[in-house]
Amino acid sequence: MSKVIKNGTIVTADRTWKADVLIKHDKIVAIGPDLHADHEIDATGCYVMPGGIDPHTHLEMPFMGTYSSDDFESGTRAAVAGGTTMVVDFCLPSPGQSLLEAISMWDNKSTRATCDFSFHMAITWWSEQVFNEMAEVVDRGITSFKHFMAYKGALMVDDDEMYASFKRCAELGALPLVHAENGDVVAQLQAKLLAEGNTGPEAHAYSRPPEVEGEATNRAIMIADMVGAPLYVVHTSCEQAHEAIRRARQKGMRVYGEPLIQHLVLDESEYANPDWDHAARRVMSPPFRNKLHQDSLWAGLQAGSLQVVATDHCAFTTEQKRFGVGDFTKIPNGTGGLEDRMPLLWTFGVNTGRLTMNEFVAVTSTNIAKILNMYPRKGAIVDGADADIVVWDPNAEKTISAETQQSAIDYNVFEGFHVKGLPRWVLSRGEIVVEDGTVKPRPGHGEFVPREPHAPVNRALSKWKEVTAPRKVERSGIPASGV
Ligand code: DUC
Ligand code: ZN
Ligand code: ZN
Ligand code: ZN
Repeated sequence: MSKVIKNGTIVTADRTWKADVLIKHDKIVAIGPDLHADHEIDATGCYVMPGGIDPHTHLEMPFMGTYSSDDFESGTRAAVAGGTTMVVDFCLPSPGQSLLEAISMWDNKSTRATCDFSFHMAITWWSEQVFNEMAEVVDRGITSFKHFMAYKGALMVDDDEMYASFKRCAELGALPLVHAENGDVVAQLQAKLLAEGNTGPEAHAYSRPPEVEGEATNRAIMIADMVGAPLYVVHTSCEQAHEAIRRARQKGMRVYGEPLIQHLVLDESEYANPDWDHAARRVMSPPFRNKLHQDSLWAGLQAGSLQVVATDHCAFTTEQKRFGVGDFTKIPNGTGGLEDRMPLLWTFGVNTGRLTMNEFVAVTSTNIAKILNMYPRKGAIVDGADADIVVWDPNAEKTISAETQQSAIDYNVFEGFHVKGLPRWVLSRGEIVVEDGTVKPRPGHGEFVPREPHAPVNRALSKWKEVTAPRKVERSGIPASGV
């Protein structure tokens, strides 16, 4: 079955031009003037762009004693509703669990995805088993490894473990990722704030100041440089972290930074709201920052020192957030954003003149497809690419509201934001999943996208070496990481 998207203006990361796009089954097969097919989509007045890729989601993730409330079915429905046609989720072994077993769990979770997906593997503990399994993980097409420098006593890896794992990544041609916050200092600040009677959600932000992020970002960059690994810093939220990334790139290091749409448009005043639920719903790590940090992130996207806009989509209901009444450290960390990332970035980026349309495509899709080594199958409008396409109506408007969202939570942190620029049609590997603005979920259509290593693999160099202070991890048998 063939389809053609007619009369639109194609916008990619490189250029903008008028042409039709012909699709056969799941692929783009021709681009040019006056193409015809059985099924025609009229894109008059619209932009035809590569579907968005959100490289940072946590769907149905065991975290802080519960599970994030969007699973792959509702999460990918929300994604396509907002023009995102691929998510990269974090496969999260509980400390002590085999990485391969964790992959099986994530394979099972993801069977009802509407759009394509891939995984990053989190390194939540360190041992000879983990070291060995990392090679197998790469063979299975998961070529990026996440390290939490925060969440002490739970997911956090120490520097010796991070050094060893980054070194292993370099040998496997894989990309290390970091959640960069100094978890030891955060734990100190949390204890101090609680002891002083600061138990509310506003204290969450005080416990994670920009300095803890700047320090950890610098540290991770230096360690990556020492082992010759590239580095991807997730949820870069402040100038201190951005500065570290900028400086490293100027020195020729391959370091990438990923601001979230939340940090670009929401600021720390959200935590001063006297309504406990309002503030708690916005508790995420890193927390929202002030306007100066926001300006820094926007400037980084403009200058190219920051490359990707993601969401860290990790949704919790109000009921789940209330686990933290009386103790802010127990509020599940995370906010949604999958459905709103592209319309918000268009509204506050393209419509304001901060980003060109081509830059919009670069930071929502193409850059990450290249960084994660799946370009041009994803992130491109070229012959042979997957037909993951968004037909974008720059004149469509709406007011964001929980009432109309796809996400499985009872609120939206962007409630009341007015956006102009929305997907009109969305195709996931050639299947229409948004038709004239209406979501047509296709649970089970989405497939796992395996990725090749980024660099030559040199396993001969690899040898297990115990780090100085191996952590004793007992296998708990409880999948919820207990954190
Ligand atoms: N930050 C969050 O807010 N949620 C999930 C994990 C994280 O690092
Ligand atoms: Zn025709
Ligand atoms: Zn994180
Ligand atoms: Zn995350």
